[in-house]
Amino acid sequence: MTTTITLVQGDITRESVDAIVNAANSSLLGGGGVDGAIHRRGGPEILAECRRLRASHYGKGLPTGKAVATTAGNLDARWVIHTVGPVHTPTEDRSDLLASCYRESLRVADELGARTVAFPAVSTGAYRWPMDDAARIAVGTVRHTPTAVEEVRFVLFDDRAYEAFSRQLG
Ligand code: AR6
Repeated sequence: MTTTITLVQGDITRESVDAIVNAANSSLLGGGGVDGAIHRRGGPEILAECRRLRASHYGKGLPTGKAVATTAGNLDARWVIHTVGPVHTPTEDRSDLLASCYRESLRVADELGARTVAFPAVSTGAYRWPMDDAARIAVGTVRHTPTAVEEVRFVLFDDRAYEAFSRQLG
């Protein structure tokens, strides 16, 4: 089975897919950026399930590079897959943790049976990962991860992100 990679410019909360990936933080309790947008549009069911995860399996929070699914609430999707990207720092190479976000999200998607998955550019906002490098890691990891997901759709918020991902696909 081959996975098709597609690019869209826009707001990920407007996408219709089986699973929407959230660039969350370890608390799973919300934040700004994509995370804020997903909880706003998805409604309180998502946060309620995140709180239950914190009360059960993830008492210390979701570790960086891991992924976990919840309901998608009012979004046009069946699931939200929350993943925690690494904060970028010039003093330590955390690339494998960023790659892990994509691998782990696809693994969770496979467990769920999701066939279409939308990803934001994880870590490129508040976590300051340089866009070109983030795009290289995102596209390279998806290309090299065996999965039954048929379409991986990168949903890029602005021109700069869209162009960086286009260059990697080109
Ligand atoms: N749809 C698609 N992409 C978006 C959207 C949207 N609605 N909104 C922002 N982006 P960020 P991070 C882009 O900061 O860097 C949160 O507070 C944005 O332009 O959302 O992984 C969490 O709770 C950027 O390119 O995530 C964490 O604390 C990309 O999404 C922290 O931020 C990622 O930006 C995670 O930081």
